[in-house]
Amino acid sequence: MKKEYKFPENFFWGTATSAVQSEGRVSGDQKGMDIWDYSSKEYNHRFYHGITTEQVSGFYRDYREDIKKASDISLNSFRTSISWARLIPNGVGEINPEAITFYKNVFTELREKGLSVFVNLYHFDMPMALQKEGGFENKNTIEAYKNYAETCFDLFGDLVDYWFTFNEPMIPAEAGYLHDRHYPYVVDFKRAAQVLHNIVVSHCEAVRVFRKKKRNNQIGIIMDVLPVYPRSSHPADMEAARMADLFYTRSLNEVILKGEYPVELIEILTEYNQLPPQVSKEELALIKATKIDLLGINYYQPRRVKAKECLVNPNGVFMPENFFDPYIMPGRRMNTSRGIEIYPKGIYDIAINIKKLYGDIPWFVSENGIGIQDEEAFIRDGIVQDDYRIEFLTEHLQWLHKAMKEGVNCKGYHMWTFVDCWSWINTFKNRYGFYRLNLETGEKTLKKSGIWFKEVIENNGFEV
Ligand code: BGP
Repeated sequence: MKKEYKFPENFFWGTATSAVQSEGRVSGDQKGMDIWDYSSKEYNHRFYHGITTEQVSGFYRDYREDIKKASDISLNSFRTSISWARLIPNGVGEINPEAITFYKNVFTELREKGLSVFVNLYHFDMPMALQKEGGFENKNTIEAYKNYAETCFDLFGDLVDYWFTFNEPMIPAEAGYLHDRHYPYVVDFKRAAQVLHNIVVSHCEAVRVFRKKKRNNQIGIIMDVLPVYPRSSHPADMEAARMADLFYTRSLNEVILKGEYPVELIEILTEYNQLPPQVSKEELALIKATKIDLLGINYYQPRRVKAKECLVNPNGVFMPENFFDPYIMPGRRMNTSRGIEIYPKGIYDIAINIKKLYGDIPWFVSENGIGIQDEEAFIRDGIVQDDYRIEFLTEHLQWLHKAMKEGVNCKGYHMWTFVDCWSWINTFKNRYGFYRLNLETGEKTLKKSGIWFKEVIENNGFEV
């Protein structure tokens, strides 16, 4: 017998993308350079097939047709980001009039088509002019970010329903200053911790400015959460899991949602001489006073860990991974294109944890999806037959539904992503969209999953 999964009235059904990953360049757009424009050229070998930010999915050019495509599949909400370097080419100072027109047009068009407008201010894309001065390592960037945020609230405040200060604030610190994945490719825990702290303060400054404006729209932040699972219930494995959670989840969740860094984390960083040097009392007071309205959670994969098997080099680089090893669980379900585990129950565990640990804060799934390589192999009758994506989304939504029946305060579900887009490092290797992008022709065609999602939205649920 089939079971029905219904979602509440006014549930947000939508998709997410970001400026760098979707907009692209056209001549005369007057956009300033950001770290992705720079690194995808200067470190081109680090990017799959050497594709740069210029060749993305053309949202800058096609936004009207794209928004019509969003409305064609009945989305009721849509997230993108503003490119800081497009709006303020040098990060501070002069504003680019072309960008004002573009973003006003985009947000107006979305509203006219009946979609709620979700706008994020920072999706990994530091303007190059500010990165040259140290990016988020430099305290002046906090002020620059605050001014940028205020400029956005003033220019677009009437057109945006939900603002977000950052997407995955851990990533610029972790990928850019610890794990050598994003520019500036630094490996240094203490510097990463300073970057993270300055991002947190920037978030708080933006929220403070926003509150002063007394607008009736809302503000929040989007976090990525990898729920942690130990290999076994052996105390050493449990401790490894606790440490992974402390460094990668609690570090940020507690400071944003509870207003304080975990005491234990501070103790460990003090012991290993890894505390960020520039943290003021005023900043800590501001952090404590800052509250958000809506939390976004990006979920892609779990983090499985076990106790360390080798002693750590006492003279080596300090890493959170000094306290745990990744655990490759036999028989785990894999998305082999992306090299990550598929674990739909993770979304349920996150939901229950938010309720348990962070009160009844309203939140939504701000990203969830599956990136698949060589999707053209699945084209039949001109359509990508992406049954694997339908299955992936169905399973995640089933677990989300279960959590919601148990009382979690989830307001919506946004899929990553709308049209196949460019990605950090992987460029167009893995395709995530409801619409396929033909890289040669620029054509955007609906996949089977897009047709399925439209039905889900129109029925506000599905049967399985
Ligand atoms: C999230 C990012 C997105 C997007 C997505 C897919 O972490 O917020 O910008 O890229 O991951 O991951 P990837 O593109 O690395 O496959």
